[in-house]
Amino acid sequence: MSQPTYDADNVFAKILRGELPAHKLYEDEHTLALMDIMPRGDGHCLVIPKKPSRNILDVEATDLAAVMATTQTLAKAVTKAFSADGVTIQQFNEQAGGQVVFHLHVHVIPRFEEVKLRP
Ligand code: DGP
Repeated sequence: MSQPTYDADNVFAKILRGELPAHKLYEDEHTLALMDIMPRGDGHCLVIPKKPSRNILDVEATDLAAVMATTQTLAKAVTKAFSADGVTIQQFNEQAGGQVVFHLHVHVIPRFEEVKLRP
């Protein structure tokens, strides 16, 4: 499969440019963490790189490392804040892989014993 190019019209690019609102949780030089607008569970949030990257198939390793470091920070923070029993980390790539928004993002979803995620 040849990797499609980055489309700067996606919603996360617009949030990064300040063209759309977002509930921001954390920000540093390379990454932004924000609440998911369609949460599948309480505390569902996302981590994105600031550099344009379509998904894991085209992101530079240093940007991916920054995203994963922020993902760990967020995972610890939301697990504590929500007194969760665990945390699910999810990441989708291309339409066939379940990706809907084509700017790399990692889902961080607090989990609770016997509570299923919403679809
Ligand atoms: P996916 O590409 O399958 O990982 O799903 C995209 C996720 O992005 C989905 O959980 C909903 C979320 N989302 C879509 N549009 C927006 C938006 O405008 N703002 C925020 N914060 N999240 C969004």
